[in-house]
Amino acid sequence: MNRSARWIPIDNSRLPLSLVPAGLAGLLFAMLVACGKNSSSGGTPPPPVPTCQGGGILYDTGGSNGFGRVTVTDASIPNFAPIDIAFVPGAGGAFVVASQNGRVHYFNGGCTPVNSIDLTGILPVGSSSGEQGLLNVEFHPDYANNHYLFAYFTSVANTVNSVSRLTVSFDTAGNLVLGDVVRIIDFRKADSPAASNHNGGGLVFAPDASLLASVGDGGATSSTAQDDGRLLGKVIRILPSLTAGTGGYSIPVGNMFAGTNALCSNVALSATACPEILAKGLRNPFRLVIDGNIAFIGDVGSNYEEINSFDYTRNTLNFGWPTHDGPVGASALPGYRNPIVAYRRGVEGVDFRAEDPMAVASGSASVMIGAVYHGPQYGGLLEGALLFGDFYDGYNRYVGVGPGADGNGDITDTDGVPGSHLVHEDAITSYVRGPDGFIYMTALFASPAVYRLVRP
Ligand SMILES: [Ca+2]
Ligand SMILES: [Ca+2]
Repeated sequence: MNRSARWIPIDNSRLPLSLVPAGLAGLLFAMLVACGKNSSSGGTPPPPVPTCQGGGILYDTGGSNGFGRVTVTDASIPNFAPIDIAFVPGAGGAFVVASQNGRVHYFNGGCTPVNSIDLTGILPVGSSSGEQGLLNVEFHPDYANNHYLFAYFTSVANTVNSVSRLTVSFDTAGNLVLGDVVRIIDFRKADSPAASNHNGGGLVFAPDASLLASVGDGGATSSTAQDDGRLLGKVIRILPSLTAGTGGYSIPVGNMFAGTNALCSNVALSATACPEILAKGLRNPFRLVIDGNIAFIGDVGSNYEEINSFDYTRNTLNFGWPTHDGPVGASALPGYRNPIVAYRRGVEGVDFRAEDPMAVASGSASVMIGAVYHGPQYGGLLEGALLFGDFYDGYNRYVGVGPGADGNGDITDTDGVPGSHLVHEDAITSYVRGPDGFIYMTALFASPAVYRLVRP
């Protein structure tokens, strides 16, 4: 098995911003992967997933540990910009693909969508360039009874990022049909004019059915991430309204500032600490994953790309941004926790080419994290592993994770060099485990597609 030796030891060096690849920094697309922990299948197995676009398994030119990927969507679907995938609970292998441009495409066993829903006239989804647009969709854990789908998106004017609740159903012809749409929460961006970047975008339901979202620092002012009167630069945890026709949310027990403080939805700066806050100190946490009680955050950094972890039932952690960027030896910040994985953007990624000759020479620049995998589908590999990669260099890998000494998540690879190469694929935006147990990946840009990860 190939082992990536790109774990970055803690040191005090800092890469000047000017060394961040200009083209990459300019694109300002920060992504990670998440996906809720998809339940494993039980009972009747889902139908086989089609093999599209040529029908073969695509392998890397080297160092893939036997992994390959099968393309399960056609190449010429109109308005197809896959940024997330969510399997319809209880519907075999049927899934929806969220397009960054505000479309939701419904697939049920074929290479092309059964139908697609355009949300751009319903949600105020703004530009879909860079870090903007529809960023995440998640079905509610009780979807079988309530038919709710939640969506995280940016706004036309970039003044807020929002989560809305959509009611979806299927008509007699088998088309996905959109019912009512209500706003759950707005993350007010702090400054005027609002920046278009650092919108976060992680969305996942915890085992207690509370909704966790990872929110970016807003792009204009990084200090928001340490400001308890703002929702920016945080992981927030809420109980979204499940009442038909009614939006909003309440605060679950256990948040950092749970109590009588005023809610902060659509509030730029609250006089009291926001009770929605579960963890803080994040820059652009595009993806958020949960495995049991352990949550993982992929935080796209300035000089360092980070994966952070915490037990969502606790409430005291601070991941440091902007006081710290990457791992530090010591911190005066209360509740500070170092990332469990960090690599310097535009530097370490160059070395990945030793294992992945297709990796982009300019290196990595936006960490993506995905599902923590459990199951037999990959011949014993990947059990308990967090899948992650980099949006820009196309180097996708995995690292063993589990509870650390303090109960929060940590790496469990014992050889000191966590991370093994999976496959090469550029512009991965999510990794989600399907009801068949396999990992599915969405990708943007040159070859927008959904892939299934395989290891024959
Ligand atoms: Ca999702
Ligand atoms: Ca950090």
